[in-house]
Amino acid sequence: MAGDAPHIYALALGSNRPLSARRTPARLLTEAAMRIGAIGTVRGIAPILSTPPLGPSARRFANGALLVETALPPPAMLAALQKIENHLGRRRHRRWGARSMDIDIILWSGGMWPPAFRHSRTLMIPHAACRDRGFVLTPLLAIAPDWRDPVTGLSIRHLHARLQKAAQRA
Ligand code: A4P
Ligand code: MG
Repeated sequence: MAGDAPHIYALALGSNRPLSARRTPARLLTEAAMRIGAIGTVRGIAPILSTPPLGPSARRFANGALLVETALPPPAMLAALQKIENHLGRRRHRRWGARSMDIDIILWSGGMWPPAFRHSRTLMIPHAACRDRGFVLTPLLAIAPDWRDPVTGLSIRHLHARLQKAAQRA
């Protein structure tokens, strides 16, 4: 059945709020990966990085990335990931506030979502800010260096090198 065709998703994970002394941001990323394994087959896990916060949050982040194969189409995938965020203590109050779990869909094997350049605030793939963020591109480089961004046509490897060059010039 066409609806069962597997898709591949590249996900970015971030956390900078522990839920307890034991459930640190890095540990919460591992818990998220286990839960994501229940909605699809995990095909790649990037090493977890500790990164300085971009934006107003004071605490450092643990950041990671996963490749997941699943039959879920993008809206159902987003809903499933938001459920996992909620299970892992996510509260949505302030944009860019400290969060125990943020899971963003960066790329999927179907190209752009919604198709044909329509705009959607609910779900845009590729994720709008992914090309400018080292904490997204560095983990992805470890698991999907040759995956091409359908908007620019550039690979993750290329986008990462471009961002590094821009950071050196700044
Ligand atoms: N949404 C639209 N497209 C997508 C997508 N591709 N994936 C919508 C996931 N969600 C998508 O997201 C707000 C809404 O975006 C969702 O309800 C969904 O319908 P959110 O996760 O609820 O809110 P947010 O996380 O505050 O916004 P956003 O844009 O995800 O924030 P960012 O851009 O992820 O930034 N510094 C470091 N070092 N590491 C980090 O991980 N993260 C942020 C958050 C800031 N600074 C950081 C880090
Ligand atoms: Mg998010």
